[in-house]
Amino acid sequence: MERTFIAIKPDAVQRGLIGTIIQRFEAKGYKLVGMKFMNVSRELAEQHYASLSDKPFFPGLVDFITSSPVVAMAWEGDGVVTGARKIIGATSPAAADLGTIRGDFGVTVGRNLIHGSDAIETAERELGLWFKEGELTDWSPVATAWLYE
Ligand code: IDP
Ligand code: MG
Repeated sequence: MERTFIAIKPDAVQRGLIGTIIQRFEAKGYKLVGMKFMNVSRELAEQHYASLSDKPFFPGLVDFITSSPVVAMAWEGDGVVTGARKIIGATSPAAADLGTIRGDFGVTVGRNLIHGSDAIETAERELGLWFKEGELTDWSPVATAWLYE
């Protein structure tokens, strides 16, 4: 089954939106298989955003992600990588549709509340970066039979 990496960023944590954000993934029917509340080291932030290292906003992005705790999560489900990106919305909250997390709760791209892997290969890389062997927990929600035929 497909898995993706989701992180609730410092702005959403500080604004008291952890529960609201998790609720959207839970209510959709995805399965939580890993979660930790943590401070992010500069090393991890730089590795996570390595593909953006030449962007002008990169230093500010690393400062932001390391400024306050985040909630790092692994979610599982059929098509979860693409499905989670739909729940999250477009990168800029100004462009994100209402009904998405960024569209409903954000106003500016530098404070867009949440991260979600953009492809299956990216999800594998990011889950490997953020979670150690044994930190992900497989389990069988009773609702599975009511979510999948
Ligand atoms: P994504 O988070 O929707 O996948 P990316 O293009 O991968 O978007 O950018 C990663 C993160 O970098 C964004 O979520 C946002 O936090 C930050 N970012 C992207 N573009 C800008 C910008 O123009 N100014 C400030 N921060 C940006
Ligand atoms: Mg991205």
